[in-house]
Amino acid sequence: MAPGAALTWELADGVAVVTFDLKGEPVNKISAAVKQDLLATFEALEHDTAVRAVAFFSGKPENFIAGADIEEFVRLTTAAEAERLSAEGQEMLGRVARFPKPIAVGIHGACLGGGLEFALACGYRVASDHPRTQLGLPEVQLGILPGAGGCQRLPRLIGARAALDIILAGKVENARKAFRLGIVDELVHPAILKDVTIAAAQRMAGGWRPRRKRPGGFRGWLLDGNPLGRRLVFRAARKQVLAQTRGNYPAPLAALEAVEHGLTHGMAEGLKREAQLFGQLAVTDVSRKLVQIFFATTALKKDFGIANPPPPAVVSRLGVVGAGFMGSGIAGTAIAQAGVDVRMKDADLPRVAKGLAAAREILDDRLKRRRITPYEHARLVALLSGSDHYTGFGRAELVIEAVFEDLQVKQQVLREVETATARDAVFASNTSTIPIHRIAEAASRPEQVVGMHFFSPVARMPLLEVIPSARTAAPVVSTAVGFGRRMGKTAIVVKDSPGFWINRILTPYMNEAGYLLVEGVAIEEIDRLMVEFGFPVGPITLMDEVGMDVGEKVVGVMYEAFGERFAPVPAFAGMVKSGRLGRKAGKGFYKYAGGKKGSVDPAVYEVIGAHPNGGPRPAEIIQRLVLVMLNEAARGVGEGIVRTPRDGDIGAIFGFGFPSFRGGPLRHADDLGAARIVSELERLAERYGARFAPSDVLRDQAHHNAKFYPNA
Ligand code: 3H9
Repeated sequence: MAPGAALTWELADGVAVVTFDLKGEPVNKISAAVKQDLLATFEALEHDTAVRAVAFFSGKPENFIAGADIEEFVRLTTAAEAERLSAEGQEMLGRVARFPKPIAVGIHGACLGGGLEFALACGYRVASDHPRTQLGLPEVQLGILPGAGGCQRLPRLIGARAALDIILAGKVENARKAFRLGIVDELVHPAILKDVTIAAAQRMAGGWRPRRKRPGGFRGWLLDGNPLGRRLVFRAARKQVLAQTRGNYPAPLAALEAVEHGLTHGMAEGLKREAQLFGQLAVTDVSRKLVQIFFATTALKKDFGIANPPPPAVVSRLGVVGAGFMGSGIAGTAIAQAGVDVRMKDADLPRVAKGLAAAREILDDRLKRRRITPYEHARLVALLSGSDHYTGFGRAELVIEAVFEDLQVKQQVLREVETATARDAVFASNTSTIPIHRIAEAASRPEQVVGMHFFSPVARMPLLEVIPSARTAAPVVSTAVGFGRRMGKTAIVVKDSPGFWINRILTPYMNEAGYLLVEGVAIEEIDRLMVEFGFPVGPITLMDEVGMDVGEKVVGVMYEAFGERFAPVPAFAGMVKSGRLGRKAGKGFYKYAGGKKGSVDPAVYEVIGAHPNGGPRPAEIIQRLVLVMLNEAARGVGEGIVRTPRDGDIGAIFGFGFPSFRGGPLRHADDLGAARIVSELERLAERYGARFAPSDVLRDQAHHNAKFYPNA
């Protein structure tokens, strides 16, 4: 074994116990050097006559193999190079698959991408039933496809439908689900993983072979196992992919093609096509953008948003004031993700009861989707309690308020919480717009006050804005970021300014949609165009989701702070007055029945005093909506609302679904170029008014030919 090599092995009763441990790295990843090491190790194992079988493990306590080394393939510049990389990976795993001695792998921790492709090439897979053990092929999330044989081996193992379900969405499954699907042969407690895997290797050395059922039974055979059924499966999958990606993300379609080609023309042809398609995808702009997002998100996992961050306080008890939709979402998510004790408080018991039920639904949902066991569910439910007074708050290390968005109300809650909690407890406000320093004016311990702005629905939205005021103590910022992370959120620390980052850039966009409506553009046309641009939903649907009353409050605060360019669109006032608050009221721009969104409600045009007559050209509509947001984002960066363009882009992608294939508003601005944006904004300002006046930041960039990401 070469010194410093990632792979080491020792012999135990004829079984070579191989350990993969990439020194100096937090995760095992397959780089060119590791590939050489793997080949050399398997060569040695093949020729060592004392070795009858192989048992393969990771030396990392928390992960198995995180896949191919992403940093390596972002350095590729041509499709041919990338194709070669894929073909070499396939060749290496081909040798593993053809290895003359049986190989069993013991999987504990993340087994992703190339890591799973490696495991699939081995003869037997044992996984630990630990929550950290996750298996999947997330490649399409990076704009590529499983290029080391994954598009061939997974469908052969578990059937085309189940494999497509994972590959096309870039899914990662827990070990239990992977076992159910047949990806894993045996599921064991982590303490016996090693012994069970070695025993399996020994059994295989003695001639035993695992017997696997035909995936999916008879129905599986009908659909996956014969050409006609398969054609149906692929046709349906293609339709679904097109509906979801709208042609903006090429990887899932390419992956589909790689799987289909292999099942139709055989493994060798499938591998060839897989490598070609991998090559094409790896050098696309979309893949570059998605990889940048991966690295930005990873960097944010250890960034507390302040210089020399002190360690976060240990939070084991959380108080939540306000048992409404947000409060219960925060409570349920905190229990589900962080396993903390949560005490909810609201003004009266019926409200508390409703909030507790809603929080519990989040846990029930996890149970239903088999993310947690009935035992865990029972344990977590027991962590939830509530009251109409502050008993139980005395031991909370953190209290999050999610009451009505009104300064006086929030200040009142702050005063009450301060008297009910310990001196070092942190008070976090889930305000979406009100500056934290204003709320903290009512505090006797303003250094303990911070903003934690969650997004709705809390259980699903991945972003958290953490907002320190000038007086917030550094450990309080760390605690807010740290706890947000424990809740599974990506946290960005933003400046204490009205609307912070997300509402700052979202408000002009929503307002612009209002102007367009009044000019005669149909509701569904505005939404359709922005979905085509890449947003998950259009701005009008988003308003219905957020609630018109909430929107009105936000715009009010922003208008007061920033003046005319945030002036509320008068047409929207009628919506609130007539109770058309959106989904939660059962009526908004769209109709809602049984919680489901229906078609546009034509009566709404009367309410807003608009009549659809076409309005500006589609290209102009898209340009107005996008540029007004980019302009405000640039202004926000200039004011230091976000610390880096990276935070701004991640915020917009995770906060309201700015199209990730465009890399975020600031990367998109770089792609368009400041000079072009400025000249378009000037034209729009002339035509539609000063709200389009280019920001100084963009003017400056245009002048100096500068960018938000100068090194990209
Ligand atoms: C692939 O496999 C292609 C093949 O099909 C075909 C090839 C031919 N590469 O996230 P963390 C780094 S594509 C390079 O903080 P956690 C990460 O950047 C790959 N670096 O830890 C960070 O670096 P640093 C498909 C990687 O415990 C450090 O490791 N695989 C890779 O919260 C710690 O990471 C994926 O997409 C990598 N593959 O989460 C999986 N993985 O310390 C991507 C991690 O310098 N990885 N790093 O900032 C993950 O999802 C998470 O990192 C993981 C651990 C769940 C593994």
